[in-house]
Amino acid sequence: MEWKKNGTYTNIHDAIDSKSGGRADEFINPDETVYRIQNAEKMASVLKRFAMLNEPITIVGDYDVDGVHATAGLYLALTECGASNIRARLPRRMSEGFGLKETIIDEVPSGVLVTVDNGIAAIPAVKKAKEKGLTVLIIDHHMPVMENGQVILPPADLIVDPNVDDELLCKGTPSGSIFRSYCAAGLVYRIAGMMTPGTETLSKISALAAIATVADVMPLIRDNRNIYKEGLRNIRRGYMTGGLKAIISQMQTGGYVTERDIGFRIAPMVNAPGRVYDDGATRAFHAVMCENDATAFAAAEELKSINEDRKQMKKEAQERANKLIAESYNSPANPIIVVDPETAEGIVGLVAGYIQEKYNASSIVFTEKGDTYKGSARAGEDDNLKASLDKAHDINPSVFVAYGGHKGAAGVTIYKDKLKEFRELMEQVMAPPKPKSEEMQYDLEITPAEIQKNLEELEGYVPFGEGNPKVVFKIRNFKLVPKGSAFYQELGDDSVRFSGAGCDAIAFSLLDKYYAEGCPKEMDLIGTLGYYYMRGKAYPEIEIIDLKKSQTVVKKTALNSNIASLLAKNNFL
Ligand SMILES: [Mn+2]
Repeated sequence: MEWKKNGTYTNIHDAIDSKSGGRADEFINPDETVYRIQNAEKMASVLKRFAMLNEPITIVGDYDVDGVHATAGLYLALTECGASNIRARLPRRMSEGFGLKETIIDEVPSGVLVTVDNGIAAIPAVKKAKEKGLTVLIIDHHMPVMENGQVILPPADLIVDPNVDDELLCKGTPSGSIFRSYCAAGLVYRIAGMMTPGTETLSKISALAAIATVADVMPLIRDNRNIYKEGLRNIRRGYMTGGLKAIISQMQTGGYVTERDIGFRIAPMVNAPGRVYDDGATRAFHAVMCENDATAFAAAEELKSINEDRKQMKKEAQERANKLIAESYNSPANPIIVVDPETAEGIVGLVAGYIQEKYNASSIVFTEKGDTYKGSARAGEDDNLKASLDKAHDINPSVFVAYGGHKGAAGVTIYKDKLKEFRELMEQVMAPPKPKSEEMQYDLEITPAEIQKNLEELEGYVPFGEGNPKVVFKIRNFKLVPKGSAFYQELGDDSVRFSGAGCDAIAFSLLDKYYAEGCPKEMDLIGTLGYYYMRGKAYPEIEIIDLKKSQTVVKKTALNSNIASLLAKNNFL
Protein backbone atom coordinates (compact mmCIF):
# COMPACT_ATOMS: atom_id res chain seq x y z
CA MET A 1 0.00 0.00 0.00
CA GLU A 2 1.47 3.30 -1.14
CA TRP A 3 1.17 6.42 1.05
CA LYS A 4 0.56 9.61 -0.81
CA LYS A 5 0.33 13.22 0.33
CA ASN A 6 -3.08 14.80 -0.08
CA GLY A 7 -3.30 18.38 -1.36
CA THR A 8 -0.58 20.99 -1.22
CA TYR A 9 -1.33 22.39 2.23
CA THR A 10 1.36 22.54 4.85
CA ASN A 11 -0.47 23.34 8.10
CA ILE A 12 -3.47 22.21 10.11
CA HIS A 13 -5.67 25.20 9.37
CA ASP A 14 -5.28 24.85 5.61
CA ALA A 15 -5.69 21.07 5.77
CA ILE A 16 -8.97 21.40 7.68
CA ASP A 17 -10.13 24.19 5.41
CA SER A 18 -9.57 22.04 2.37
CA LYS A 19 -11.13 18.90 3.85
CA SER A 20 -14.23 20.66 5.19
CA GLY A 21 -14.97 22.68 2.07
CA GLY A 22 -13.71 25.99 3.47
CA ARG A 23 -15.08 25.89 7.01
CA ALA A 24 -11.87 26.10 9.05
CA ASP A 25 -12.52 29.69 10.19
CA GLU A 26 -16.12 28.84 11.12
CA PHE A 27 -14.82 25.97 13.25
CA ILE A 28 -12.45 28.07 15.36
CA ASN A 29 -14.89 30.93 15.85
CA PRO A 30 -17.91 30.16 18.02
CA ASP A 31 -21.11 30.37 15.97
CA GLU A 32 -23.37 32.89 17.64
CA THR A 33 -26.04 32.94 14.96
CA VAL A 34 -29.55 32.42 16.23
CA TYR A 35 -30.92 29.94 13.74
CA ARG A 36 -34.55 30.10 12.96
CA ILE A 37 -36.41 26.81 12.85
CA GLN A 38 -39.76 27.42 11.22
CA ASN A 39 -42.69 26.74 13.59
CA ALA A 40 -40.39 25.94 16.54
CA GLU A 41 -41.81 28.72 18.78
CA LYS A 42 -45.34 27.74 17.87
CA MET A 43 -44.56 24.07 18.56
CA ALA A 44 -43.04 24.96 21.95
CA SER A 45 -46.07 26.98 23.03
CA VAL A 46 -48.58 24.39 21.81
CA LEU A 47 -46.74 21.56 23.59
CA LYS A 48 -46.45 23.62 26.75
CA ARG A 49 -50.16 24.38 26.74
CA PHE A 50 -51.09 20.71 26.30
CA ALA A 51 -48.68 19.81 29.10
CA MET A 52 -50.23 22.37 31.45
CA LEU A 53 -53.73 21.11 30.60
CA ASN A 54 -52.43 17.58 31.25
CA GLU A 55 -53.84 16.32 27.96
CA PRO A 56 -52.99 12.71 27.12
CA ILE A 57 -49.92 12.88 24.88
CA THR A 58 -48.49 10.00 22.83
CA ILE A 59 -44.95 10.39 21.50
CA VAL A 60 -44.06 8.15 18.56
CA GLY A 61 -40.31 7.93 17.93
CA ASP A 62 -37.93 5.57 16.17
CA TYR A 63 -35.78 2.60 17.16
CA ASP A 64 -32.38 4.19 16.56
CA VAL A 65 -30.42 6.49 18.88
CA ASP A 66 -31.91 9.66 17.40
CA GLY A 67 -35.45 8.32 17.64
CA VAL A 68 -34.99 7.10 21.21
CA HIS A 69 -33.22 10.28 22.37
CA ALA A 70 -35.73 12.58 20.69
CA THR A 71 -38.54 10.68 22.42
CA ALA A 72 -36.73 10.86 25.77
CA GLY A 73 -35.95 14.57 25.34
CA LEU A 74 -39.55 15.47 24.53
CA TYR A 75 -40.84 13.31 27.39
CA LEU A 76 -38.57 15.19 29.80
CA ALA A 77 -39.55 18.62 28.50
CA LEU A 78 -43.28 17.84 28.68
CA THR A 79 -42.93 16.45 32.19
CA GLU A 80 -41.04 19.57 33.26
CA CYS A 81 -44.00 21.62 31.97
CA GLY A 82 -46.46 19.66 34.09
CA ALA A 83 -47.61 16.79 31.86
CA SER A 84 -48.14 13.49 33.63
CA ASN A 85 -50.21 11.66 31.05
CA ILE A 86 -47.51 10.87 28.50
CA ARG A 87 -46.97 7.65 26.63
CA ALA A 88 -43.81 6.92 24.65
CA ARG A 89 -44.52 4.56 21.77
CA LEU A 90 -41.45 3.33 19.90
CA PRO A 91 -42.09 1.38 16.68
CA ARG A 92 -41.22 -2.32 16.67
CA ARG A 93 -38.54 -2.85 14.05
CA MET A 94 -39.49 -6.33 12.87
CA SER A 95 -43.25 -6.43 13.19
CA GLU A 96 -44.00 -2.80 12.32
CA GLY A 97 -40.97 -1.23 10.69
CA PHE A 98 -40.02 2.44 10.56
CA GLY A 99 -42.36 5.29 11.28
CA LEU A 100 -45.97 6.03 12.13
CA LYS A 101 -48.15 3.11 11.08
CA GLU A 102 -51.93 3.06 11.07
CA THR A 103 -51.86 0.27 13.68
CA ILE A 104 -50.24 2.73 16.10
CA ILE A 105 -53.06 5.22 15.50
CA ASP A 106 -55.55 2.48 16.50
CA GLU A 107 -53.97 2.39 19.96
CA VAL A 108 -54.42 6.09 20.65
CA PRO A 109 -57.96 6.79 21.86
CA SER A 110 -57.72 10.58 22.13
CA GLY A 111 -55.52 13.55 22.84
CA VAL A 112 -52.29 14.62 21.22
CA LEU A 113 -50.02 12.58 18.99
CA VAL A 114 -46.45 13.89 18.51
CA THR A 115 -44.09 12.18 16.11
CA VAL A 116 -40.35 12.67 16.53
CA ASP A 117 -37.76 11.48 13.98
CA ASN A 118 -40.60 10.32 11.71
CA GLY A 119 -44.01 11.47 10.55
CA ILE A 120 -43.27 13.80 7.63
CA ALA A 121 -43.86 10.96 5.15
CA ALA A 122 -46.67 9.20 7.06
CA ILE A 123 -49.51 10.64 5.02
CA PRO A 124 -52.16 7.86 5.37
CA ALA A 125 -51.48 7.40 9.10
CA VAL A 126 -51.73 11.14 9.82
CA LYS A 127 -54.94 11.31 7.78
CA LYS A 128 -56.37 8.49 9.88
CA ALA A 129 -55.32 10.21 13.12
CA LYS A 130 -56.99 13.44 12.02
CA GLU A 131 -60.20 11.60 11.07
CA LYS A 132 -60.14 10.15 14.55
CA GLY A 133 -59.97 13.64 16.02
CA LEU A 134 -56.44 13.54 17.36
CA THR A 135 -54.22 16.58 17.42
CA VAL A 136 -51.17 15.66 15.33
CA LEU A 137 -47.81 17.40 15.75
CA ILE A 138 -44.76 16.41 13.72
CA ILE A 139 -41.11 17.01 14.63
CA ASP A 140 -38.99 15.39 11.95
CA HIS A 141 -35.86 15.92 9.91
CA HIS A 142 -36.58 13.53 7.06
CA MET A 143 -37.46 14.47 3.50
CA PRO A 144 -41.13 14.88 2.55
CA VAL A 145 -42.94 12.74 -0.01
CA MET A 146 -42.57 14.05 -3.56
CA GLU A 147 -45.02 13.35 -6.34
CA ASN A 148 -44.42 14.71 -9.84
CA GLY A 149 -42.02 17.27 -8.42
CA GLN A 150 -44.53 18.42 -5.81
CA VAL A 151 -44.09 18.15 -2.06
CA ILE A 152 -46.96 16.30 -0.37
CA LEU A 153 -47.31 17.12 3.33
CA PRO A 154 -49.30 15.08 5.83
CA PRO A 155 -52.42 16.92 7.15
CA ALA A 156 -50.92 17.53 10.61
CA ASP A 157 -51.84 20.44 12.87
CA LEU A 158 -48.27 21.64 13.07
CA ILE A 159 -45.02 20.56 11.44
CA VAL A 160 -41.43 21.30 12.39
CA ASP A 161 -39.12 19.93 9.71
CA PRO A 162 -36.34 22.10 8.29
CA ASN A 163 -36.77 20.27 4.98
CA VAL A 164 -40.25 21.70 4.39
CA ASP A 165 -39.99 25.34 5.41
CA ASP A 166 -41.58 28.11 3.37
CA GLU A 167 -38.35 28.96 1.63
CA LEU A 168 -37.98 25.44 0.28
CA LEU A 169 -41.65 25.25 -0.63
CA CYS A 170 -41.30 28.61 -2.43
CA LYS A 171 -43.95 30.22 -0.27
CA GLY A 172 -41.77 33.23 0.38
CA THR A 173 -38.46 33.61 2.12
CA PRO A 174 -38.57 33.35 5.90
CA SER A 175 -36.51 35.91 7.77
CA GLY A 176 -33.47 34.83 9.71
CA SER A 177 -30.82 32.19 9.21
CA ILE A 178 -31.88 28.69 8.34
CA PHE A 179 -29.97 25.56 9.23
CA ARG A 180 -31.37 22.30 7.94
CA SER A 181 -29.06 19.60 9.28
CA TYR A 182 -30.47 19.06 12.78
CA CYS A 183 -31.20 15.54 13.91
CA ALA A 184 -34.61 15.00 15.53
CA ALA A 185 -33.18 15.08 19.07
CA GLY A 186 -31.46 18.36 18.14
CA LEU A 187 -34.78 19.84 17.01
CA VAL A 188 -36.40 18.65 20.24
CA TYR A 189 -33.60 20.30 22.24
CA ARG A 190 -34.07 23.62 20.45
CA ILE A 191 -37.87 23.42 20.99
CA ALA A 192 -37.41 22.40 24.63
CA GLY A 193 -35.17 25.44 25.04
CA MET A 194 -38.30 27.55 24.48
CA MET A 195 -40.48 25.37 26.70
CA THR A 196 -38.27 25.15 29.77
CA PRO A 197 -35.31 27.54 29.48
CA GLY A 198 -32.52 27.44 32.02
CA THR A 199 -33.61 24.23 33.74
CA GLU A 200 -31.56 21.19 34.64
CA THR A 201 -34.00 19.23 32.50
CA LEU A 202 -32.87 21.24 29.48
CA SER A 203 -29.26 20.34 30.29
CA LYS A 204 -30.24 16.68 30.27
CA ILE A 205 -31.96 17.11 26.91
CA SER A 206 -28.80 18.74 25.50
CA ALA A 207 -26.77 15.66 26.47
CA LEU A 208 -29.27 13.44 24.64
CA ALA A 209 -29.17 15.75 21.60
CA ALA A 210 -25.36 15.88 21.40
CA ILE A 211 -25.09 12.10 21.37
CA ALA A 212 -27.88 11.73 18.78
CA THR A 213 -26.26 14.34 16.51
CA VAL A 214 -23.09 12.23 16.25
CA ALA A 215 -24.96 8.90 16.19
CA ASP A 216 -27.29 10.02 13.37
CA VAL A 217 -24.19 11.13 11.38
CA MET A 218 -25.31 14.74 11.09
CA PRO A 219 -22.69 17.18 9.79
CA LEU A 220 -20.85 18.75 12.71
CA ILE A 221 -21.22 22.27 11.39
CA ARG A 222 -23.04 25.44 12.51
CA ASP A 223 -25.68 24.90 15.21
CA ASN A 224 -24.83 21.19 15.46
CA ARG A 225 -21.43 22.23 16.83
CA ASN A 226 -23.18 24.32 19.49
CA ILE A 227 -25.46 21.43 20.37
CA TYR A 228 -22.51 19.07 20.57
CA LYS A 229 -20.49 21.40 22.77
CA GLU A 230 -23.40 22.27 25.07
CA GLY A 231 -24.23 18.58 25.44
CA LEU A 232 -20.66 17.55 26.20
CA ARG A 233 -20.27 20.33 28.76
CA ASN A 234 -23.37 19.03 30.53
CA ILE A 235 -22.18 15.43 30.34
CA ARG A 236 -18.90 16.46 31.99
CA ARG A 237 -20.80 18.27 34.72
CA GLY A 238 -22.96 15.20 35.30
CA TYR A 239 -26.16 16.85 33.98
CA MET A 240 -27.75 13.97 32.12
CA THR A 241 -30.39 11.32 32.73
CA GLY A 242 -29.45 8.61 35.21
CA GLY A 243 -29.53 6.11 32.36
CA LEU A 244 -26.97 8.00 30.29
CA LYS A 245 -24.86 8.52 33.39
CA ALA A 246 -24.81 4.77 34.01
CA ILE A 247 -23.94 4.03 30.38
CA ILE A 248 -21.10 6.55 30.45
CA SER A 249 -19.78 5.61 33.88
CA GLN A 250 -19.41 2.03 32.64
CA MET A 251 -16.83 3.30 30.17
CA GLN A 252 -14.61 4.49 33.04
CA THR A 253 -13.57 7.63 31.25
CA GLY A 254 -14.39 9.83 34.24
CA GLY A 255 -17.39 11.40 32.52
CA TYR A 256 -15.45 12.53 29.46
CA VAL A 257 -16.67 11.38 26.11
CA THR A 258 -15.24 11.96 22.66
CA GLU A 259 -16.79 11.71 19.22
CA ARG A 260 -15.32 8.22 18.97
CA ASP A 261 -16.82 7.19 22.33
CA ILE A 262 -20.22 8.29 21.10
CA GLY A 263 -19.91 6.68 17.70
CA PHE A 264 -18.31 3.41 18.75
CA ARG A 265 -19.42 2.84 22.33
CA ILE A 266 -22.53 4.78 23.40
CA ALA A 267 -24.52 4.71 20.16
CA PRO A 268 -24.09 0.97 19.56
CA MET A 269 -25.34 0.26 23.10
CA VAL A 270 -28.48 2.38 22.71
CA ASN A 271 -29.05 0.96 19.20
CA ALA A 272 -28.49 -2.67 20.12
CA PRO A 273 -31.89 -3.58 21.66
CA GLY A 274 -33.72 -2.20 18.61
CA ARG A 275 -31.59 -4.38 16.36
CA VAL A 276 -31.98 -7.58 18.36
CA TYR A 277 -35.55 -7.41 19.73
CA ASP A 278 -38.84 -6.39 18.16
CA ASP A 279 -39.69 -4.19 21.17
CA GLY A 280 -36.01 -3.32 21.74
CA ALA A 281 -36.40 0.43 21.26
CA THR A 282 -38.77 0.54 24.23
CA ARG A 283 -36.10 -1.14 26.36
CA ALA A 284 -33.49 1.36 25.18
CA PHE A 285 -35.87 4.22 25.98
CA HIS A 286 -36.49 2.96 29.52
CA ALA A 287 -32.76 2.43 30.03
CA VAL A 288 -31.94 5.98 28.97
CA MET A 289 -34.79 7.45 31.08
CA CYS A 290 -33.87 5.67 34.36
CA GLU A 291 -33.31 8.07 37.23
CA ASN A 292 -32.80 5.62 40.07
CA ASP A 293 -29.08 4.72 40.31
CA ALA A 294 -29.55 1.01 40.93
CA THR A 295 -32.07 0.45 38.12
CA ALA A 296 -30.05 2.67 35.78
CA PHE A 297 -26.96 0.61 36.44
CA ALA A 298 -28.82 -2.65 35.83
CA ALA A 299 -30.33 -1.25 32.63
CA ALA A 300 -26.92 -0.12 31.36
CA GLU A 301 -25.56 -3.60 32.09
CA GLU A 302 -28.42 -5.05 30.08
CA LEU A 303 -27.70 -2.75 27.12
CA LYS A 304 -24.08 -3.79 27.27
CA SER A 305 -24.93 -7.45 27.21
CA ILE A 306 -27.45 -7.04 24.36
CA ASN A 307 -24.74 -5.17 22.47
CA GLU A 308 -22.37 -8.10 22.97
CA ASP A 309 -25.05 -10.39 21.48
CA ARG A 310 -25.44 -7.95 18.60
CA LYS A 311 -21.67 -8.00 17.96
CA GLN A 312 -21.68 -11.78 17.89
CA MET A 313 -24.65 -11.83 15.49
CA LYS A 314 -22.87 -9.36 13.23
CA LYS A 315 -19.65 -11.36 13.27
CA GLU A 316 -21.40 -14.58 12.31
CA ALA A 317 -23.42 -12.82 9.61
CA GLN A 318 -20.23 -11.34 8.17
CA GLU A 319 -18.61 -14.77 7.99
CA ARG A 320 -21.65 -16.18 6.18
CA ALA A 321 -21.68 -13.18 3.83
CA ASN A 322 -18.00 -13.65 2.93
CA LYS A 323 -18.67 -17.28 2.16
CA LEU A 324 -21.72 -16.48 0.02
CA ILE A 325 -19.79 -13.81 -1.88
CA ALA A 326 -16.91 -16.23 -2.56
CA GLU A 327 -19.41 -18.78 -3.88
CA SER A 328 -21.50 -16.50 -6.08
CA TYR A 329 -19.03 -13.96 -7.48
CA ASN A 330 -15.89 -14.86 -9.34
CA SER A 331 -15.09 -11.32 -10.43
CA PRO A 332 -15.63 -7.88 -8.87
CA ALA A 333 -19.22 -6.66 -9.08
CA ASN A 334 -21.22 -3.55 -8.27
CA PRO A 335 -23.42 -3.81 -6.32
CA ILE A 336 -22.59 -6.93 -4.34
CA ILE A 337 -25.85 -8.60 -3.33
CA VAL A 338 -26.08 -11.12 -0.51
CA VAL A 339 -29.19 -13.10 0.42
CA ASP A 340 -28.96 -14.67 3.86
CA PRO A 341 -32.20 -15.71 5.59
CA GLU A 342 -30.25 -16.34 8.79
CA THR A 343 -29.26 -12.69 9.21
CA ALA A 344 -31.62 -10.73 11.45
CA GLU A 345 -33.43 -7.70 10.10
CA GLY A 346 -31.68 -5.42 12.57
CA ILE A 347 -28.27 -6.61 11.44
CA VAL A 348 -28.49 -6.48 7.61
CA GLY A 349 -27.49 -2.80 7.51
CA LEU A 350 -24.37 -3.42 9.59
CA VAL A 351 -23.33 -6.29 7.34
CA ALA A 352 -23.97 -4.18 4.24
CA GLY A 353 -21.64 -1.53 5.69
CA TYR A 354 -19.00 -4.15 6.31
CA ILE A 355 -19.19 -5.52 2.77
CA GLN A 356 -19.14 -2.05 1.26
CA GLU A 357 -15.90 -1.26 3.05
CA LYS A 358 -14.26 -4.62 2.51
CA TYR A 359 -15.06 -5.00 -1.20
CA ASN A 360 -15.07 -1.30 -2.09
CA ALA A 361 -18.46 -1.64 -3.79
CA SER A 362 -22.08 -0.80 -3.08
CA SER A 363 -23.73 -3.63 -1.22
CA ILE A 364 -27.21 -4.92 -0.51
CA VAL A 365 -27.85 -7.55 2.16
CA PHE A 366 -31.23 -9.27 2.17
CA THR A 367 -32.93 -11.42 4.74
CA GLU A 368 -36.10 -13.41 4.14
CA LYS A 369 -39.54 -12.16 5.08
CA GLY A 370 -42.54 -14.17 3.92
CA ASP A 371 -42.44 -14.24 0.14
CA THR A 372 -40.14 -11.23 -0.01
CA TYR A 373 -36.49 -10.40 0.55
CA LYS A 374 -36.07 -7.41 2.85
CA GLY A 375 -32.71 -5.74 2.90
CA SER A 376 -30.47 -2.82 3.54
CA ALA A 377 -28.05 -1.18 1.12
CA ARG A 378 -24.88 0.87 1.55
CA ALA A 379 -23.35 2.95 -1.22
CA GLY A 380 -19.79 2.55 -2.40
CA GLU A 381 -17.68 5.59 -3.09
CA ASP A 382 -19.31 7.94 -5.63
CA ASP A 383 -22.41 5.74 -5.93
CA ASN A 384 -25.89 7.16 -5.30
CA LEU A 385 -28.26 4.45 -4.10
CA LYS A 386 -31.42 6.54 -4.15
CA ALA A 387 -30.81 7.60 -7.76
CA SER A 388 -29.90 4.05 -8.83
CA LEU A 389 -32.97 2.54 -7.15
CA ASP A 390 -35.19 5.19 -8.73
CA LYS A 391 -33.73 4.33 -12.12
CA ALA A 392 -34.17 0.59 -11.59
CA HIS A 393 -37.74 1.15 -10.41
CA ASP A 394 -38.49 3.22 -13.53
CA ILE A 395 -37.25 0.39 -15.74
CA ASN A 396 -39.06 -2.44 -13.93
CA PRO A 397 -41.31 -1.52 -10.99
CA SER A 398 -42.69 -5.07 -10.74
CA VAL A 399 -39.53 -6.23 -8.94
CA PHE A 400 -40.04 -3.95 -5.96
CA VAL A 401 -42.30 -4.28 -2.95
CA ALA A 402 -40.91 -1.07 -1.47
CA TYR A 403 -37.73 0.96 -1.26
CA GLY A 404 -36.55 4.23 0.22
CA GLY A 405 -33.52 6.02 1.54
CA HIS A 406 -30.89 8.43 0.38
CA LYS A 407 -27.56 8.60 -1.44
CA GLY A 408 -25.50 6.65 1.07
CA ALA A 409 -27.96 4.14 2.49
CA ALA A 410 -31.31 2.66 1.58
CA GLY A 411 -33.84 0.00 2.48
CA VAL A 412 -35.14 -2.31 -0.26
CA THR A 413 -37.79 -5.03 -0.29
CA ILE A 414 -38.22 -7.15 -3.42
CA TYR A 415 -40.31 -10.18 -4.43
CA LYS A 416 -38.44 -13.41 -3.81
CA ASP A 417 -38.96 -14.74 -7.33
CA LYS A 418 -37.61 -11.50 -8.82
CA LEU A 419 -34.13 -11.75 -7.30
CA LYS A 420 -32.40 -12.54 -10.59
CA GLU A 421 -34.10 -9.61 -12.35
CA PHE A 422 -33.22 -7.32 -9.47
CA ARG A 423 -29.58 -8.34 -9.63
CA GLU A 424 -29.38 -7.67 -13.38
CA LEU A 425 -31.30 -4.43 -13.05
CA MET A 426 -28.98 -3.05 -10.37
CA GLU A 427 -25.83 -4.04 -12.27
CA GLN A 428 -27.29 -2.29 -15.28
CA VAL A 429 -28.05 1.02 -13.51
CA MET A 430 -24.96 1.24 -11.30
CA ALA A 431 -21.39 2.09 -12.27
CA PRO A 432 -19.06 -0.82 -13.04
CA PRO A 433 -16.94 -2.09 -10.13
CA LYS A 434 -13.90 -0.02 -9.24
CA PRO A 435 -10.52 -1.57 -8.49
CA LYS A 436 -9.51 -1.19 -4.87
CA SER A 437 -7.15 1.72 -4.46
CA GLU A 438 -3.54 0.82 -3.77
CA GLU A 439 -2.99 4.25 -2.33
CA MET A 440 -3.58 5.66 1.13
CA GLN A 441 -3.64 9.38 1.56
CA TYR A 442 -2.37 11.57 4.37
CA ASP A 443 -2.54 15.32 4.88
CA LEU A 444 0.56 16.37 6.78
CA GLU A 445 3.84 14.81 7.76
CA ILE A 446 5.13 15.44 11.28
CA THR A 447 7.79 13.99 13.56
CA PRO A 448 6.96 12.17 16.81
CA ALA A 449 8.29 15.21 18.70
CA GLU A 450 5.65 17.40 17.03
CA ILE A 451 2.65 15.30 18.09
CA GLN A 452 1.85 17.28 21.23
CA LYS A 453 2.02 20.65 19.51
CA ASN A 454 -0.27 19.47 16.72
CA LEU A 455 -2.74 17.91 19.14
CA GLU A 456 -3.08 21.22 20.94
CA GLU A 457 -3.72 23.05 17.71
CA LEU A 458 -6.34 20.48 16.63
CA GLU A 459 -8.32 21.07 19.86
CA GLY A 460 -9.44 24.41 18.44
CA TYR A 461 -11.34 22.66 15.65
CA VAL A 462 -13.18 19.92 17.58
CA PRO A 463 -15.54 18.15 17.18
CA PHE A 464 -14.35 16.16 14.19
CA GLY A 465 -16.59 13.80 12.31
CA GLU A 466 -19.18 14.18 9.55
CA GLY A 467 -18.59 17.54 7.81
CA ASN A 468 -15.24 18.00 9.54
CA PRO A 469 -13.03 15.02 8.74
CA LYS A 470 -9.97 14.41 10.87
CA VAL A 471 -6.54 15.45 9.64
CA VAL A 472 -4.45 12.40 8.71
CA PHE A 473 -0.81 12.60 9.71
CA LYS A 474 2.19 10.67 8.51
CA ILE A 475 4.58 10.08 11.38
CA ARG A 476 7.96 8.52 10.69
CA ASN A 477 10.05 6.66 13.24
CA PHE A 478 7.47 6.31 15.98
CA LYS A 479 9.40 4.42 18.66
CA LEU A 480 7.67 2.05 21.01
CA VAL A 481 8.49 2.27 24.70
CA PRO A 482 7.72 -0.77 26.83
CA LYS A 483 4.96 -0.35 29.40
CA GLY A 484 5.76 -2.94 32.05
CA SER A 485 7.43 -5.54 29.88
CA ALA A 486 5.32 -5.20 26.75
CA PHE A 487 5.66 -2.92 23.75
CA TYR A 488 2.14 -3.62 22.70
CA GLN A 489 -1.09 -4.95 24.08
CA GLU A 490 -3.52 -7.09 22.10
CA LEU A 491 -7.10 -5.87 22.46
CA GLY A 492 -9.04 -8.60 20.69
CA ASP A 493 -10.79 -8.24 17.32
CA ASP A 494 -7.36 -8.00 15.66
CA SER A 495 -6.77 -4.66 17.41
CA VAL A 496 -3.67 -3.56 19.27
CA ARG A 497 -2.46 -0.74 21.53
CA PHE A 498 1.15 0.48 21.40
CA SER A 499 2.89 2.56 24.01
CA GLY A 500 5.18 5.32 22.86
CA ALA A 501 7.06 8.14 24.55
CA GLY A 502 4.38 10.60 25.71
CA CYS A 503 1.81 9.25 23.27
CA ASP A 504 0.16 5.88 22.86
CA ALA A 505 -1.19 4.54 19.60
CA ILE A 506 -4.17 2.34 18.90
CA ALA A 507 -4.70 0.30 15.76
CA PHE A 508 -8.09 -1.24 15.01
CA SER A 509 -7.98 -4.44 12.93
CA LEU A 510 -4.24 -4.11 12.29
CA LEU A 511 -2.68 -6.68 14.62
CA ASP A 512 -2.14 -9.17 11.75
CA LYS A 513 -0.48 -6.44 9.73
CA TYR A 514 1.82 -5.65 12.67
CA TYR A 515 2.80 -9.32 12.88
CA ALA A 516 3.34 -9.41 9.12
CA GLU A 517 5.73 -6.48 9.44
CA GLY A 518 7.69 -8.51 11.99
CA CYS A 519 6.51 -6.74 15.18
CA PRO A 520 8.80 -3.73 14.65
CA LYS A 521 9.69 -1.54 17.65
CA GLU A 522 9.98 1.47 15.39
CA MET A 523 7.29 2.21 12.84
CA ASP A 524 6.19 4.66 10.21
CA LEU A 525 2.50 5.40 10.67
CA ILE A 526 -0.35 7.20 9.11
CA GLY A 527 -3.16 8.04 11.46
CA THR A 528 -5.17 10.69 13.26
CA LEU A 529 -4.44 12.42 16.58
CA GLY A 530 -6.75 12.73 19.54
CA TYR A 531 -7.15 12.10 23.23
CA TYR A 532 -8.60 9.23 25.12
CA TYR A 533 -9.87 9.59 28.66
CA MET A 534 -9.33 7.28 31.59
CA ARG A 535 -10.82 8.15 34.96
CA GLY A 536 -11.02 11.83 34.09
CA LYS A 537 -7.48 12.14 32.76
CA ALA A 538 -6.70 12.86 29.10
CA TYR A 539 -4.03 10.88 27.27
CA PRO A 540 -2.78 11.76 23.80
CA GLU A 541 -3.26 9.00 21.29
CA ILE A 542 -2.62 8.22 17.63
CA GLU A 543 -5.35 6.24 15.92
CA ILE A 544 -3.37 4.29 13.36
CA ILE A 545 -4.78 3.87 9.86
CA ASP A 546 -1.78 2.05 8.43
CA LEU A 547 1.63 1.03 9.71
CA LYS A 548 4.95 -0.13 8.33
CA LYS A 549 8.30 -1.08 9.78
CA SER A 550 10.37 2.13 9.78
CA GLN A 551 11.70 2.75 6.31
CA THR A 552 14.21 5.38 7.34
CA VAL A 553 17.55 4.22 8.64
CA VAL A 554 18.25 5.97 11.89
CA LYS A 555 21.83 7.00 12.51
CA LYS A 556 23.34 4.84 15.18
CA THR A 557 26.23 5.57 17.51
CA ALA A 558 29.56 4.02 16.55
CA LEU A 559 29.32 1.37 19.25
CA ASN A 560 25.73 0.45 18.37
CA SER A 561 26.43 0.19 14.69
CA ASN A 562 29.37 -2.11 15.41
CA ILE A 563 27.19 -4.37 17.48
CA ALA A 564 24.48 -4.19 14.86
CA SER A 565 26.77 -5.19 12.04
CA LEU A 566 28.18 -7.98 14.18
CA LEU A 567 24.69 -9.26 14.86
CA ALA A 568 23.72 -8.96 11.24
CA LYS A 569 26.79 -10.90 10.22
CA ASN A 570 26.14 -13.65 12.75
CA ASN A 571 22.55 -13.93 11.66
CA PHE A 572 23.61 -14.05 8.09
CA LEU A 573 26.05 -16.87 8.80
MN1 LIG B 1 -32.99 10.71 12.86
